[in-house]
Amino acid sequence: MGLNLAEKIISAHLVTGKMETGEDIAIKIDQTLTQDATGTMSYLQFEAMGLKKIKTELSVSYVDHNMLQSGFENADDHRYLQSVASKYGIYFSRPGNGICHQVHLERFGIPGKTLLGSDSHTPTGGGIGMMAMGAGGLDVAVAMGGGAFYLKMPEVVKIHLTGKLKSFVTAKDIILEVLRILSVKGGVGRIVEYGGPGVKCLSVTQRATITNMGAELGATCSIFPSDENTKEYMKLQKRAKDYAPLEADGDAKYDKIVKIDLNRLEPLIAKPHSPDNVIKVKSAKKIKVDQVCIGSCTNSSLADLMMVAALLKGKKVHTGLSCTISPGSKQVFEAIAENGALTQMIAAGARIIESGCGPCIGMGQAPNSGAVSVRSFNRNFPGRSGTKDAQVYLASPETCVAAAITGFITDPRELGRYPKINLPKKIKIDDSGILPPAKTPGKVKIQRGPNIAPLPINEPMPSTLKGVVLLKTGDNITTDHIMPAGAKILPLRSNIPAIAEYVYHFVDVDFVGRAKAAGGGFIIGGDNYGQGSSREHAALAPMYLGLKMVLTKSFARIHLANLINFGIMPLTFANPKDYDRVDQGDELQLPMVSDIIATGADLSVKNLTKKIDIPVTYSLTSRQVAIVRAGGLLNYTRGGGK
Ligand code: MIC
Ligand code: SF4
Repeated sequence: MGLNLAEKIISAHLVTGKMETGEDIAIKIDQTLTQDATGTMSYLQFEAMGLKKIKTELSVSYVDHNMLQSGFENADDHRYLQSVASKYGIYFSRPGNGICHQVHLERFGIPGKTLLGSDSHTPTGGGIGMMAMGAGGLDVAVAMGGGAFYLKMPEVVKIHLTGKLKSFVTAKDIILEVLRILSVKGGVGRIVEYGGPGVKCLSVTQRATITNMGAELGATCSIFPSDENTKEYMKLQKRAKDYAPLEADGDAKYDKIVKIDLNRLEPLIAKPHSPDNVIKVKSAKKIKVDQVCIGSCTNSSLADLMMVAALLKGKKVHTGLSCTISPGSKQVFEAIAENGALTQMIAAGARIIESGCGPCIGMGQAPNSGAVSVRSFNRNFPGRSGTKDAQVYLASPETCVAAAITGFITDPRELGRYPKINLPKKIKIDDSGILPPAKTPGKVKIQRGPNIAPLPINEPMPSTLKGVVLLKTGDNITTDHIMPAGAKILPLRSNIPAIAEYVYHFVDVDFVGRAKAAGGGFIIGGDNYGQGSSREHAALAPMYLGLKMVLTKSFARIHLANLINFGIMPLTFANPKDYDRVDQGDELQLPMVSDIIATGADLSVKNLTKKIDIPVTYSLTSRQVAIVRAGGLLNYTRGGGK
C-alpha cells in the first residue's frame, strides 16, 4: 500500500510510535518559527532550559503582531527578541519585514521538512509541501532545544480538486467551501491533504491561502504536493536548490475523501461570527459596508495585491467606508511600489498600512460601533476586530474590492472584466530585514525591559481537587474569548500577572474577580473548546488565576496541549448530556485525582452542590499524565522528564 503526503513526511521524521491513526507518535522538528506576541514567552521558556544554542536546522523569530508602539512595551519586547535571537543562533525578522507565515514561505520553507510555529497559522507552509504545524510557545521552545513534537497520529483527509477556477473565483473560495463542508471542528485530529488534477492550476501562494485557513478547520496541518509550480516559486525566490518534488503515491489511502469541482465554485463569504458560516456572495447583497481590510497571512501575496490594484485602477473607494491594505511582506511591498500597483491603491483612496498583522488581530483599525467589516482575513470571531459589536465577514480580496468600490457586499463578478495580472518573472530579493545570529554569541547581552515579568510556575497537582465552577460556556469558545487580543491587551503578552486581569474580559467582566475571590476553580465548556489561536496565554493566564481543571464536551488540539503544558487537567464528559447536570457556581470535587490518572482508572467528578457523580474521560498519554501531575511541562522537564 502506497503512502500519502502526510505519511511520507511523518515516516521520514518519526522518533517514537507507530504511524497508525490514534497512536501516540513523536516527530523530529527541522524548523521553528515564532512571532512576537507568543515569542517572548517561548524564548523565556527556552532560556529557562539553560541551553547554549538552538538544535534545529533553522529557527526564525519574527516581529509582525505587536507593531503599534503606543507605549514602551512592544518596543521593549522587540529588543528582547532581537537579542535572544542573536545569542542563541536564531534568525531575526525585523518589524516591517512582514508577516511570519508569508516571509517564511518566501525565504525559508522547504518541501518535505517539518516546521513547528508558535502561531496557529503556521500550516501556511503546507502550500510549499511542508508539514507545518501550530503549537504553544513551550512546545516550540522544546523543539528549539532539540526535543521531538508529540501528537496522536491524525487521520488523513483528502480534498480532491478537479476542474479550474473561473474568473473572480479564488483560492479563498476553495477554503471557504471546505469550511462550509467540514465546519470549524471538521479538521480536529486530522491532516488535510490536497490532490487531484485541480491542484496544478493553483500557484504556491494560492495553495498557501488554502493551507493557512486549514487552521480554521481545527486541522493539525494541511499539505499540498510539491510540483512544477513549487519549483517555479522557489526559482523566483532564488532558492531553486531548496526544491524537492513530493507527491502522494497513486494507491495512497485516506480516511475520508471530499471532492470539489472548481468549475462549479462561486464567490463565497463567511458571515459573522465564524469562518464556517459560509454563503454565496450573491445571496448576501444589499448589506451596507463600513470597513474593508485587505491583507493578513491569508491573502497578501504579490498576486493578491496586484489583482486588488488592477481592480481599483481608475476607481475610488466608496465614501461611506474606510479601506485598508497591508502587504504581507517587505518583498511584496517593494514589488508593488516599483510596479505602480501601490500608486493605484493610494489613488483609489485606500489606507496603506505597514507589513504586519495589523487589523487582523485588532492592532489598530478597530471599526466603528456596529460596523460591517469585510476582510480578506481568516477569522471573524466576536470582538477580535477590537470593536465588540462589529460584524466581520471573510472573503477573497476580489470580493473585498467589490465592497470597497460599491459600498455594499457585492458579487465581484459584477465588476466587469476580470483583469489579467502579469506577474513578474523576476523579483527583487533583499534579505536585509532578516538578521543572522551573532558570530560571537558570548558577547551578546540579552535586553530585558520592564514589560517582561518572570514566568509563573504552577505547583504540582494536589491529590484531591476541590472548588467551584467559575464559568460555564457554550460550544466553539475561541482563545479570543478566553484571552482577548487587540491593541490594548496584546502589549501585556510578556507580563502574565498583568494580562491575567483580562481573562474572559469580553465574555464576563467579573470572571477574574470571581476566580481571585475563590482562589481558583474550574471551567465547564461545550464542544471544540479553545479553537483558534495557539496563544498559550489562554492557558497560562487562567493557570495564574488558579484554574485547575477544564471539563468540556471536546477540545481544540492546540489549546488542549497548552492546558496540559501548564498543568491544568483537561477532562471530557463521558456522556455529553451530563453537560446539563453542572452549572456555574456548583461546587465540584475530584477525590484522589492525581493518583487515579496515574493508574489510568475510571474517573468521575462529584458535583457536591447537586449531589451527583458525573463520569468523565481523559485521553492523555502516560507522558501527558506525568506532565499534568507535575504541574506542567517545565516542572516535568526539570524533574528529568523527556
Ligand atoms: C491569531 O491569528 O489569532 C494570532 C494572533 O496570530 C494567534 C497567535 C497569538 O495569539 O499570538 C494564532 O493564530 O496563533
Ligand atoms: Fe497575524 Fe492575523 Fe495571520 Fe494571526 S491570522 S498571524 S494575527 S495575520
